[in-house]
Amino acid sequence: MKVLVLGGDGFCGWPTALHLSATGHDVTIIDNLSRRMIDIELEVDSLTPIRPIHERLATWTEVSGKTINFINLDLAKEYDRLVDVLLSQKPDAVVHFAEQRAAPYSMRNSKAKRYTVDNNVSGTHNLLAAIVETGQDIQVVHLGTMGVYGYGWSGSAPIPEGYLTVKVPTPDGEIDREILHPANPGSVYHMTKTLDQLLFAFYAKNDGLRITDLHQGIVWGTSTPETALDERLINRFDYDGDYGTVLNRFLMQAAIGHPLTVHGTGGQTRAFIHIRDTVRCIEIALTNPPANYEQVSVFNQVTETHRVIELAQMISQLTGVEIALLPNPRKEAAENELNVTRERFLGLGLNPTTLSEGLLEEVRDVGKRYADRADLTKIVARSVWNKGMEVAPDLMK
Ligand code: NAD
Ligand code: USQ
Repeated sequence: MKVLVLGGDGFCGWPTALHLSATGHDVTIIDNLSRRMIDIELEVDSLTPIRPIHERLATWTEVSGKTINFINLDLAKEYDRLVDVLLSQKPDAVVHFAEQRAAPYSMRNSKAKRYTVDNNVSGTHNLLAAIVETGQDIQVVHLGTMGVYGYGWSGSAPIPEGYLTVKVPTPDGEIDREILHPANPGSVYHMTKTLDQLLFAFYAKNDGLRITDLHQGIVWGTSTPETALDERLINRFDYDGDYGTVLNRFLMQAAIGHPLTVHGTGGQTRAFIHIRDTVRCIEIALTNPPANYEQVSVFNQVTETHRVIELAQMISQLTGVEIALLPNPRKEAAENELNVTRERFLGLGLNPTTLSEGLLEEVRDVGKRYADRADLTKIVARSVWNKGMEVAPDLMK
C-alpha cells in the first residue's frame, strides 16, 4: 500500500512510518517540523537525542534497505502544494498525525490557542478538500483522542466506540437514532479534535470519503522494534510540563529521583496505550477501511485505564521515589470514572502490551540512560487553564 504519513517526524508518526515501511508499505512522510520549532520556542528538548529527519531516513535505509521519502509541507497553509503531492504520489491511504497535540500548550495564551485551532482545523480540512479536489479514492486514518468524550459526563456508563444510540421523542412515539457521542472537550487542543469529527462526518456523507477516526488514549513508552534497531532511529520522549504526558513524565521523574508530579488528588482516570500498540493499531486500521459513503469508522485506541494516583503509587513502589500532590493547573474533574469500550481492535487481533510489562524497562533504558539531558526547571507544569490558577514551585534545585 502507498501511504503518506502526515506528522511522520513526531512521537507517534515516526515509529508508525518505520513500522509501515518494515511491513512492506511504500511510505512518504509529510511534516513541517513544527514540533521541533516548538521545542526551540519552549527552550526544551526531547529527553532522547532525536536526530535530524534526513539522518533518521538515511539510517533507516542503511539498517533496513528500505526507503522512506520526506516532503516538508505545512498541511494547514500550503493547500496547493498538498493537492500537487496527492496528484503526483497517488497514495492509497493517508495517516494523519499532523496536529498540535499538547493540551497545556494549547492553553498557554491566546497566541497558542489560535495557533492550535488554525493549525489543526485548517490542516484537517485542507486534507479532506484536497482529496475531493483530486478525485482520488484515498483512505484517511486520523489520530483523534479519548478526550473528545470528556471525563465523567456519563458516570460509569461504558463509552461506546464513537456512536451513541439515543431515544428521540416524536409526536408518534420514540425513535432510536445513532449519533456521534456528545463532545465534551477539556482544552482548546481537545476541542480541535471534536471539530475534526464534524469535518469527517460531513466529508464521509457528502463525498463518500473513507475515513477512520482513532480515539486514542495517552501514549506511553518510547521504543518499538524498529526504533530500537539503531540509536539514530530513537523516538522522541517529551517530559516537560507542556508536552510530556503523565505516565512518561512519571517514569522519567522516577529515573532522576524527582517527586512524582500528581495534579490535585490524582483521582483523574485516563486511558493508556503503549507506543508499540499504537503502531499496530494504525496498521490494523489501514487494512480494515470503511466503504465509500459508510459513516466514519471510530475505534477507541486504548488498552488500559488507570487513575493518575494509582500510576504514581505503582511507580513509587517500583522505584522508591516519593509522590508530590501539587495544585492542579488544569480545569478538570478532580475524580472521574472511565469505562471504555474497546472491542474493535481486540476483535481484529490486537494483543496489548500491559503496563506491568514495560514500566521498568522505560525507567532503566530511557529515563536513567538519558537523565543527564533533563532540564529540571522544565518539569513542573506552568500552563494554567484560567488566569489566577496556582502553579507549583520547582521541586528540585
Ligand atoms: P507530535 O507533536 O510528536 O507529532 C506531530 C507531528 O505533526 C510533528 O512532527 C509536527 O511537526 C507535525 N505537524 C504539526 N502540524 C503540522 C502541519 N500543519 N503540517 C505538517 N506537519 C505538522 O505528536 P504525537 O504525540 O506524535 O501525536 C500525533 C497525533 O496523535 C496527534 O494528532 C495527537 O492528537 C494524537 N494523539 C497523541 C497522543 C499522545 O499521547 N502522544 C494520544 C492521543 C492522540
Ligand atoms: N497529570 C498529572 N501530572 C502530570 C501530568 C499530567 O497529574 O505531571 C494529569 C493531568 O492533570 C490529567 C492527566 O494527568 O488529568 C492526563 O494528562 P496528560 O498530559 O498525560 O494527557 P492529556 O493532556 O489528556 O493529553 C495527552 C496527549 C494528547 C492526547 C491525550 C489523550 O498530549 O495529544 O489526545 O493525551 S486523552 O487524554 O485520552 O484524551
